[in-house]
Amino acid sequence: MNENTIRQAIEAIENADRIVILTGAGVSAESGIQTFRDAQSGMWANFDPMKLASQDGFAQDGGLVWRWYMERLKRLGEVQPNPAHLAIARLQKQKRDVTLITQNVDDLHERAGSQAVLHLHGTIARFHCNECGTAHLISAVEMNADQPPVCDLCLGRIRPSVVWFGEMLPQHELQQAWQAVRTCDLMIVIGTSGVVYPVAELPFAGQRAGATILDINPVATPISEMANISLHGNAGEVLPLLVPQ
Ligand code: BJW
Ligand code: ZN
Repeated sequence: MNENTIRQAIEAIENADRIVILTGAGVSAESGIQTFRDAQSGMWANFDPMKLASQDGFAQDGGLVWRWYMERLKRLGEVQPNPAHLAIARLQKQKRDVTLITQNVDDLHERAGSQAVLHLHGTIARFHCNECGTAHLISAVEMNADQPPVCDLCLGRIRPSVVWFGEMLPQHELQQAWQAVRTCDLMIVIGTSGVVYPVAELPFAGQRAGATILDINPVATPISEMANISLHGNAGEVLPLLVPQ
């Protein structure tokens, strides 16, 4: 990451009328939230998040999946938005047309002051029945239980309202995301490995439609390879340089 590339990125933001920001787990890493594909640590080190985040995982061991999500939900209550979330919220205030799309199930963008966040992989703090789809609220006792709560309407098991592999993304949000991507002139992609579809397709669609793609990630990814501007660094260090206070 050299000064010229930073200057190029600042100019791209200044000159853009319509901006789309797409975030992945990396934007929350500096808040202390583990990403999916980086090595897991602590009590979950021996479990593959990709298997836990699936209907198969829930069918095989619903208690394990429930405890995994509840640990993550509790952890979220202990952490704060980092300078990357805050810089994104600032940019939304400074520029007229900024659409924020996230794959993250946390609420750190909202807590940093961002509004109208398109959560394409759902929200960890909401719940519904895995069988009948009815929305449910969760008590503190249920949160600390070993097994998922049971739906009082159909006796199905309750789960967090997140999108697992093989499941459809929320269609209304996805349509809004596609519409914004097709009409933006700058797309800023932050902290995603770019391997989970259909979201991984969005930067390519944006570029085909004529947008400049700016990627921020400490490591190379399929998106940093295709990006017009690639900044190799931590989001919490890079973004405050692009959107100063
Ligand atoms: C930093 C940093 C710092 C670190 N600063 N950066 C087309 C082709 C092939 C496969 C498919 C396809 N279409 C569909 C599929 C199947 C599947 C898929 O994509 N599979 C691939 C893995 C091969 N997709 C689906 O199943 C999706 N549904 C779907 O397509 O429905 C239609 C359909 C249905 C039925 C049949 C067929 C089609 C659903 C995908 C749902 C993904 N769900 C998860 C879990 C959510 C719940 C939870 O939180 O537990 O979403 S999986 C997980 O991956 C999570 C994330 O949102 C998602 C993306 O991960 P992300 O954000 O990129 O994180 P990481 O960890 O991968 O990367 C972090 C990055 O940050 C790294 O690059 C670091 O370097 C970087 N980083 N520190 C900046 N400080
Ligand atoms: Zn039910």
